[in-house]
Amino acid sequence: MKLSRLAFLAQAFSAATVYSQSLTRVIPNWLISTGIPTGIIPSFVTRTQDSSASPSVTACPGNAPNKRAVWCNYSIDTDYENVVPDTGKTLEYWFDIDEVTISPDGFARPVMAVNGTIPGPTLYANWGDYVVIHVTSHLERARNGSSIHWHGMRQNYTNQNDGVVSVTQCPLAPGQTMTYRWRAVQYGSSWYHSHIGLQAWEGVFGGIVINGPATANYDIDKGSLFLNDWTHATVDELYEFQHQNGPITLDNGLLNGTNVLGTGANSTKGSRFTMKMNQGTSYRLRLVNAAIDTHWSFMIDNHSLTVIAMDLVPIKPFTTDILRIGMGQRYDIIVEANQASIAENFWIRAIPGASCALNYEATNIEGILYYGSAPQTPNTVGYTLTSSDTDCLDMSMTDLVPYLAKDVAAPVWNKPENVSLNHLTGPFFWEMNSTSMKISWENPTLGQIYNNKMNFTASSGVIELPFEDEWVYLMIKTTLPVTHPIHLHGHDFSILAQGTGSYNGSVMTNNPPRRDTAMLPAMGYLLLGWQTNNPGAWLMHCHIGWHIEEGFALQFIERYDDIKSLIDYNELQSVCEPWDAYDTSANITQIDSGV
Ligand SMILES: [Cu+2]
Repeated sequence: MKLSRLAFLAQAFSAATVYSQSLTRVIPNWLISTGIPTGIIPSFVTRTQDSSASPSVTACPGNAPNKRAVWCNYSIDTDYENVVPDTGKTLEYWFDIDEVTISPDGFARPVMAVNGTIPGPTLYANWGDYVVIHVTSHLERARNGSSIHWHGMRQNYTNQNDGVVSVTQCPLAPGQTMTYRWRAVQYGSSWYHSHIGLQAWEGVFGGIVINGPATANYDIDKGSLFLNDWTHATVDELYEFQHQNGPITLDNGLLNGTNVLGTGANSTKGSRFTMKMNQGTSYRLRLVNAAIDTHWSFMIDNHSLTVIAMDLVPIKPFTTDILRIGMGQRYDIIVEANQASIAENFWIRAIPGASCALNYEATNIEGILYYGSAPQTPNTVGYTLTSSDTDCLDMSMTDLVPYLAKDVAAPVWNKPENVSLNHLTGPFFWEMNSTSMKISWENPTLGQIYNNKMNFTASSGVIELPFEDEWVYLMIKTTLPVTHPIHLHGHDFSILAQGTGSYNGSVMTNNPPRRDTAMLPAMGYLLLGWQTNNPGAWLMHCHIGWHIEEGFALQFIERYDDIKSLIDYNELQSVCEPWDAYDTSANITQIDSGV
């Protein structure tokens, strides 16, 4: 059923209970950055998983530790692509994007953050709830535009709330507020992040937890567990060097925004992530890879991981000792705390993929799982990495079986795209569809569509998909020895083929893995398919921060004729007009891809 924007708003606000969850700004005045930091200040965001996981949204009664498949009158067997619970609830959040100085690993640096913390506050909702988020930018000093993208959220007929500058909105000017509205039509784990320049990796991100049923039972939900790489210079400062010279070595990594710097006697700075578990209890962790350029292998010494969801898609549970997670991906895992007889403390390890990530602290991005009353330094030994781990590959397609089986039909549109790198005449530019994206902040695609523009420049990276509810296939290939996490907005895609070397022509159509981010292997191929059931301008891009800046992106204009009626032009202009004025007065120059 088509749902116009007006109908959506009417549905969202008529008779809906508005829960006011004012996330008041928590930035102490003394932490507001007034210049380049000169010394080490204590981090105020050091915390454990326990304190960040206090859902403010009550789960459906009946979704008990031994009945996680149940969800009110629905269940894990409900086809969420066609049925969404009518909760009658709208949750309202207030996000403030600020410049602050913090020291997540003991080294103080200026960052940008949502409500003053890294990660920002977790956005909780129940499956079927409407969510309204008022985002205000306070980036006057940095003179940055801003936006928030709700990664993985389908934005079903709500494309304008996708938060991508140059595509669905203009940048939000400092001092301005923009309100995003969408419905949680799926459930599981995701995250939100800025979608302009490298701002997400300056710290503008946080978790999204949509409560719903699950494919396996567990006792306690520990909430989001973010895996980040980290630098001591800002990523904006590093971009020019990276752009001219290629990959740089990162300084450190963070687990939920905290880690130490240096090992042994040198590890006097920062603090480790710690997580208390009780023997005999099972815990759900929601892993998110929010790194700018690191593929992680995640493990907990002596413990096995039961994987129950990939991105926002529940899967048939499988167990593994090592879980590989690419940038932008999420995995929900259950950890059985059953090793107290072996030791009281175990290392939790996030290990950068050796062939695709450089990090000075590669063997020190670790937290502590402890059974005792307080964490101690563990002396446990990690699992042995395989070549798939060091080569930054996805988990095996045969392990990633969606619980709700969906087969894939033959396509009406089927196109190959080669990924290449253009740096013959200076800085690096990534190309896909034989073009490197370059679109402008002040002229978003949705505004152009509203004004009936039909022709787009080559560097807009536009691919038109005029088909209604048909399957389209996209083959992405590369001959270069670099892996890329490919992310599509507005859809879960099906992974029809994925591998290294030459493609043998096979297409997996029988319930293939379904998710929103998948790895293109080095010197390999990735065949994706999705159905054109969501009109809008949807970005597809590499989730390596440097690469999207260097133009590695396409935009699909899905069902052009159905988009205009979904656009609230006044709302679009309410962000664009202040941006235009700010852009002119502050004399802003855009040097990147625009997304
Ligand atoms: Cu890339």
